Amino acid sequence: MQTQAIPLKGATRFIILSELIIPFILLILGVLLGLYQVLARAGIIKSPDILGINYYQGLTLHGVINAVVFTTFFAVAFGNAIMLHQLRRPLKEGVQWASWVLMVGGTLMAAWAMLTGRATVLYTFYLPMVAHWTFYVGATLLLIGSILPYFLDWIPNTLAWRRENPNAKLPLAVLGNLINFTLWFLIILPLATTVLFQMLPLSLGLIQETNVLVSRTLFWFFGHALVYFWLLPSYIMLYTMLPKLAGGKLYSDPAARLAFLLFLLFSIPVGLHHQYTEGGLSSGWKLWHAFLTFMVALPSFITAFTVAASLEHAGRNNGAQGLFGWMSKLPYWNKEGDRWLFAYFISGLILFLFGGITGIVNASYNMNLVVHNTAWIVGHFHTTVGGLVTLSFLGMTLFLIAKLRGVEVKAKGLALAAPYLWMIGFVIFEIALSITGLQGAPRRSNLGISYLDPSQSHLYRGDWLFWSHIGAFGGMIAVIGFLAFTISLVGTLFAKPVRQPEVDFPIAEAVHEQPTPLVVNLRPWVTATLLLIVISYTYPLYESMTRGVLANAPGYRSEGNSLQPPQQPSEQTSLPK
Ligand code: HAS
Repeated sequence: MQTQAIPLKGATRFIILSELIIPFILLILGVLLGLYQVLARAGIIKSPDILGINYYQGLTLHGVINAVVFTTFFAVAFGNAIMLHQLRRPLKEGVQWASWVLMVGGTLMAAWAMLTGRATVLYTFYLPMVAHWTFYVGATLLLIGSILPYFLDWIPNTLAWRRENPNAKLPLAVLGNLINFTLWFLIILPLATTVLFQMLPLSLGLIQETNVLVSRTLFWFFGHALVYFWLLPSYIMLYTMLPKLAGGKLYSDPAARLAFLLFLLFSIPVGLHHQYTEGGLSSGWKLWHAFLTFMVALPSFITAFTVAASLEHAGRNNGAQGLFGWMSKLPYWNKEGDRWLFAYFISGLILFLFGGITGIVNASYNMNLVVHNTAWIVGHFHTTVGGLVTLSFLGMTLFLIAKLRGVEVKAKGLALAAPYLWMIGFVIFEIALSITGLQGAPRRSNLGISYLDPSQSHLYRGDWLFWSHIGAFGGMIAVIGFLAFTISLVGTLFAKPVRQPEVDFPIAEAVHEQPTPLVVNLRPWVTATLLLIVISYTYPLYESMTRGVLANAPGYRSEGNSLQPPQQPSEQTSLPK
């Protein structure tokens, strides 16, 4: 486990810095569009569009920027910094430049398609909605660019490190990062299959019809594990850095390694839990995926225990007495050195308590039928990806920019207030949307235009009005927190350097270090992962192919800002043979 800083300059420094700054600039647009949505849903903003961007175009941009672009760029930048710092081996700049060009180029291409109204297909862009081909090519370039460092830089560097350190234990952060990108590579394959062989040819008019159920099953093959590609960088920070920032040690290193390996094993064969209401797929396999979804919650329960134990260890180190005294002895508001970063992790963890509980409800096959496609789901993911993931990514972005520029974090009071405002705002937002969700309020719908006005809609539901306003209030508090963060980040970005630029992390030691054989040898874990994927997806894909609906979608036809319905409805159902 390495703890010394590495001085850094030149191309590697520029690449990591820009992989943090470019997505953050886009995130400003993404967050402001989120504010528009929450005010439009509450009927506070009545206009069907803002600056020429209509509700669904804004929803697509909000989801793609915040949940795909920001997260993917950050995961690569953080992965680069971790591998450099923990293996002490220079990154391969040719590979890094190729990755950078593909990611930036792909993002710009997809952004053009969305901003010009040619890809209003939402961030879960599965069929039968079809976008302009530039959206699919842009997304493909972004994904290919993001996986290049894993294969051509990080793995060769890790093997070289292993040869030089045959008896040393792989640093925990390196194990977490390599597992995360192994997951990423495995799930890009099914997504690439439906994008390259269904969506893109359809968009180009090369094919006139395709099997929508196959596309949706392949999309969710990718889609749920995607959330763990977002979560694992946060978990690396919680395990390797939070304990030191709190003033203690990681309670158990083997438990952390086991958690990462369980994510590898269970993250992928669970996608049917997004398709419980999908016709054509048999309930037995949906139930199997439901069981495995409860298994993928296990490593998060292990994390909850290990992180809480590490925080208690820190609190007692800081002089805590009594059973729960440790909770009051943590650096919630501390400007010393890098301690401000603790606020991002603890705020994210509190939000993730809500995200985890709502996730368990989602996974429950019967309860999901109540919450599926309602505002409840929106509450769930604003306390998971919008909670722990976004707050830890923002905190780490500010932390790394300060290190890579050789400056102190500016406006530390605002930097400290930001995560607490975000957390308070999203707790209010989550509760409000969960309540309206349970009352049947749909997700992905501009309530303010469709259901919140009795004179406009026979679907008027007065009881959604109050909680939609509460949700808007919560959203506004979160955005104020984001503005506080932005002021600190911009100040830090333009501050005068006071020391040598470097890569450094507050890496914690562990109370329990001894490696157990269970978590040392990766081969059986990768074998079991592949086996479980084959077992869990062979028959559902067979069913999708034989029972899927062939939709005739004559190529891309999104005119202006909204998709036109297919000219001639021609759903041909291929009857089960
Ligand atoms: Fe999820 C839908 C089930 C985790 C994100 N999820 C989504 C969607 C997104 C998303 C974006 O089963 C919508 C997709 C779409 O657009 O349609 N989710 C789960 C389950 C988990 C879960 C079982 N989700 C996540 C994470 C996400 C994420 C993580 C992003 C990063 N989710 C579902 C299901 C659906 C779904 C269904 C489909 C719903 C539908 O019908 O469409 C689990 O992994 C959750 C496990 C987590 C826990 C919590 C552990 C608690 C911790 C904090 C401890 C706190 C401490 C602090 C120590 C069990 C780690 C102490 C505090 C002090 C002050 C001391």
